[in-house]
Amino acid sequence: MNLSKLQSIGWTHYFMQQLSVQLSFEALSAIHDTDAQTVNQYALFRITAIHRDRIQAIGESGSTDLMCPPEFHPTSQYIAVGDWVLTEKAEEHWRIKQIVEPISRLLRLSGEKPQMIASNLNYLWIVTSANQDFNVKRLQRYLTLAFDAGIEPVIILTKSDLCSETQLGEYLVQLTQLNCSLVHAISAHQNTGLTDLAPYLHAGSSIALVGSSGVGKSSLLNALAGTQQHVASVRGDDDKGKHTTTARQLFFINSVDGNPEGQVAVIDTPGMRELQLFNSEHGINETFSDIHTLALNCRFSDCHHAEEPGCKVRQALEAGTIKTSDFENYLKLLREDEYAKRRGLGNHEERKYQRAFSKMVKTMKKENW
Ligand SMILES: Nc1nc2c(ncn2[C@@H]2O[C@H](COP(=O)(O)OP(=O)(O)OP(=O)(O)O)[C@@H](O)[C@H]2O)c(=O)[nH]1
Ligand SMILES: [Mg+2]
Ligand SMILES: [Zn+2]
Repeated sequence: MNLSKLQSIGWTHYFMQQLSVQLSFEALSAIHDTDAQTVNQYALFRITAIHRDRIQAIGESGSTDLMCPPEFHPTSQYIAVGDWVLTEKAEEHWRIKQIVEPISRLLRLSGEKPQMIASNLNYLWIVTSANQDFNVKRLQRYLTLAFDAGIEPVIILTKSDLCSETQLGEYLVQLTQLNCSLVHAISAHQNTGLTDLAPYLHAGSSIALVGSSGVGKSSLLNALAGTQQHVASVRGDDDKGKHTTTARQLFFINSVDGNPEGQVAVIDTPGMRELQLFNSEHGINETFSDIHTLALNCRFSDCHHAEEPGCKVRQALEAGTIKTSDFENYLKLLREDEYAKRRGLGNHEERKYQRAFSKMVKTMKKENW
């Protein structure tokens, strides 16, 4: 196994620890043995795109299509772009044998079913444009998505060239009121603000771009990659908001940390028409942490913040220390979450496990385990 090649596309020893727990000694030795040409040859790949009839991935030998056995069908319920998979040689192809437990997984509800958006992310770049697309309530929804998955959210305000300095300032003031300290204004057309994104573009890091159609996700990726000539196939289209990008796809761009071999995985996603959340109580409470903290101090633990005496939330609303629109969105998201829960959508235990797991990985990383 060429570890440095795999590390450059996001592999870390945490994944290896996962495999060590799950695999037999024979299988583990086989991945390490690059000379094993015959039986039981295994290899690791990272999923770059999932199409109806094929799964594209990249491994130490480059890009390839993987075979997907029936136990992983329908694929959208088992595998997401960004996942690592262990594969087994099957004649001249590689067949998926196992999905390596991800450090994070971005999920939403699509219709009645949980849908995986992407896996193994360090940052969620929430993209919004400095024009009529700008919508604080929608951004709070995306923040909830990130917090739920244990992924660091970053808000990127695009098309700063389209508005005046004053207007841009007003947008930024609204963004600084959100529970997200990482906010950047950029213009992909004028190449401004892009250098501020350097701290996220370190070797081995993985980012997904999300946001409505037409906000400039692909253009941002192009602007970052363009100077480095890496992702010619990503195109911004002039048809603003016309769902130009049609499938989630993982690209690699050069890192900007001085590491000549360093790569950053960036997943471009199609604009979302709607973002339905589920099992998101944790994320909602984190997005609206000020309201949540007040609610914990209401006289009644089951306070609805309506007419109850001793309601700290109502007091804060009356004093103007929290915004009515935030409170309304907080209640709306909680109601939606409750509705999804009552209908049994998604697996609550699974989400709890995911969050606990990604928290543990973060702590381990912080403490340099
Ligand atoms: N003025 C201006 N226009 C931009 C900028 N970035 C993107 N655009 C334009 O906005 C339109 C949509 O850009 P895309 O990058 O395709 O948007 P997207 O978010 O990828 O859209 P979907 O793929 O549909 O989700 C295109 O016409 C771009 O040229 C910018 O910084 N300034
Ligand atoms: Mg796009
Ligand atoms: Zn209350």
